[in-house]
Amino acid sequence: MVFKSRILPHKVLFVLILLLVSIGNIKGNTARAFEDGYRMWLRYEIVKNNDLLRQYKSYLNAVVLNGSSETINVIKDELEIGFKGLISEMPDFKTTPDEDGTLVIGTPKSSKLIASLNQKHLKKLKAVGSEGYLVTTKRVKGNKLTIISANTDRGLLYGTFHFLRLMQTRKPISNLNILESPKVEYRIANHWDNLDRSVERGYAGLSLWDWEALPDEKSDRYKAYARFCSSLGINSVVINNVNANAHFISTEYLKKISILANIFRPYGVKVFVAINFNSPQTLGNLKTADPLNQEVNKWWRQKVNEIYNFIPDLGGFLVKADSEGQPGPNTYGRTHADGANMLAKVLKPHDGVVMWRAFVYGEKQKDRIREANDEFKPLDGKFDENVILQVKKGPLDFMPREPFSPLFGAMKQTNTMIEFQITQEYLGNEFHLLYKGGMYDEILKSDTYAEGKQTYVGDIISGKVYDYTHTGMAGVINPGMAENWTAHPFVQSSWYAFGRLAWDYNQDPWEIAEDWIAMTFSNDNAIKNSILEIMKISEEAGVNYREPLGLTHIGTASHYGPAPWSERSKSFHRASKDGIGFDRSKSGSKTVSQYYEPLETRFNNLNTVPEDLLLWFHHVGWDYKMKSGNSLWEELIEHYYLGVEQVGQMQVLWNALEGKIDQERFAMVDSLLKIQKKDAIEWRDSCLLYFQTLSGREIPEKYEQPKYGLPHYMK
Ligand code: BDP
Repeated sequence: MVFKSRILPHKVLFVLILLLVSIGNIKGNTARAFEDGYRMWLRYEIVKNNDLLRQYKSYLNAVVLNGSSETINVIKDELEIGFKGLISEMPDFKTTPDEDGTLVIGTPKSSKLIASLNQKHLKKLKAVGSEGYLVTTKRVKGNKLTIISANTDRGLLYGTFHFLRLMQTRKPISNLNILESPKVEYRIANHWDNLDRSVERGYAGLSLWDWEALPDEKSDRYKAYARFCSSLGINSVVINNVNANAHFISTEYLKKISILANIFRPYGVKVFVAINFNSPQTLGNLKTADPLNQEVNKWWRQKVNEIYNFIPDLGGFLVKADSEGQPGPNTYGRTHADGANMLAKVLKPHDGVVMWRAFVYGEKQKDRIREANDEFKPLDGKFDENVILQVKKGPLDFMPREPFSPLFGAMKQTNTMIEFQITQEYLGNEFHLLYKGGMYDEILKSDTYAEGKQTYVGDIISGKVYDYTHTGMAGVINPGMAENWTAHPFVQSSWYAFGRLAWDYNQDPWEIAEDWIAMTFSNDNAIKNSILEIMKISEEAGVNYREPLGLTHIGTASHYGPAPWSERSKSFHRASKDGIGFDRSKSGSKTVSQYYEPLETRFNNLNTVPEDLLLWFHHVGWDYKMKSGNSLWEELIEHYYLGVEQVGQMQVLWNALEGKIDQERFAMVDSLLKIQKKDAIEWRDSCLLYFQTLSGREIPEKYEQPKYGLPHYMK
């Protein structure tokens, strides 16, 4: 397990910021509620525009909510919170829709009115499946109704959140014709939470799960958390770290986890556990964990029966095996398929699935990023139908920029899902502002050419291209005990974007960002535009001041600051007196050949490789001519300086928001941007000064010269 140990001064500064923000509030802001960010995007601020308010009210004279279940109760609560906030009153609940402006919510089973809608409507309804919904405006018996219809209460819950979102983003609700259904089956938040409540790569305080207090005491946060997930359509949660402690499936912990599962269930959120492959040894005292051993098999069968007694609707297991020191089938001379299938067979009678991670690498290969493809591609077709291979978005890790993993498109007979990271492991932890929606989109809309033209990664993982029996999208998430859940308020935006894109990867990440801003900060156009601009700049800035032009993994061991001089970094950037970059072309490690044509040729050829991936695929000389006419060295400099400048632009835009948004979050982000600027300069100067020792070239005078020498940064 890897824990961070670093930058104490930043920590101290962060606590100070929080303190100052609270004092500011106590002194000056008594009139307004303290905006601590706890409500995230479900703030339901009152509609101030009178015309719009009148319109909304005219459609909300009464509510008919059909059915009775725990999920229906959740819907009822949400409507009350939502309407009391948005229009400052809760319309009456009624049993019959006999009034103009009634909101009707139900399934064909629970609502006579919905069951009697025309065939066209019912046909559409059938097609949206168990989680989809329709939100439509209709005249029925002379009354103008808004109807949220679905096949299940869960679908109704998602439809309700959608309807409330329209009002939160001040959209008209007078003529609705919405049809939605999710594109992937498992929209899953992966927690890397440990038994001791530390969160690997978490950065937002202790884990939400208070293991000591469970199962007796239940924190309010459990419900609140499930509600946020549900508002986006996230329907599954892996409760614990992939570097899994076997004790998570001990009887003692199953009792605790079952309480979480009970709390999440009405929100449509299923629990998964990450298991340790050696559990039969650790918990069962067996001599082996060999997946083909009878005793091992029996042990898992019994354990799984016990688990399902506690959690009858457990989603299944997530497994990190034979990776970074975690045990796995390879120890016994077995393949990943042997390991995954053994567990899959045991889970099958309970309808459980195995999410088996493809994040493997070792010392065997000269080019680490080849390994997942080399190891898993030959196993295509060998996995059971209830196994899903969980593949990180890129072939290396969650790096600022990398191409999509070539496993997307390579696995035609193996369910393959994608894993993104929401937490900012390589992107400034809790200190830097970086909206990841654009990055998710960039990968999901990458053309793999697996089946000729336009076979997006998104098409593959949604099962549109191959006959996958299960599909999914995972996001490694970091919420903790920080008052605002994610520490940096903008990490919320990546959580939000992940959820919305997991629902439908065809959505535009910038429209999603706009929704998030409107719901989280303000509906004022000028404010929205400024924050959107900041979010747009943030992604490129984060790449530019860290790892431009396809550079990668040049951070410190903690993955926060720069360390281009470290042995690991050197093994990735390969900078030398003759040039920089990793040769993965056909004359190098040949990794380009893991991609389909025309990508193989495009990536292999210096004239056609996208410049933002140049050094990922090629080793080129310092004087190599770029498309801009710059030499590579000049271009690198330009990117690094641009990155810092972009953080400056973000600061200018943010500063102009003072007095226009709440002082609490304004001050917090303002202080964090100052840290980000300082860090960006440190990244720039460290990298350029180090590379300069090899390139032997100057940083032109027109640039502000680094304040310190290399030894300063290396310290
Ligand atoms: C690496 C992280 C490490 C995780 C690992 C994984 O640094 O903390 O355990 O990924 O995804 O990037 O398993």
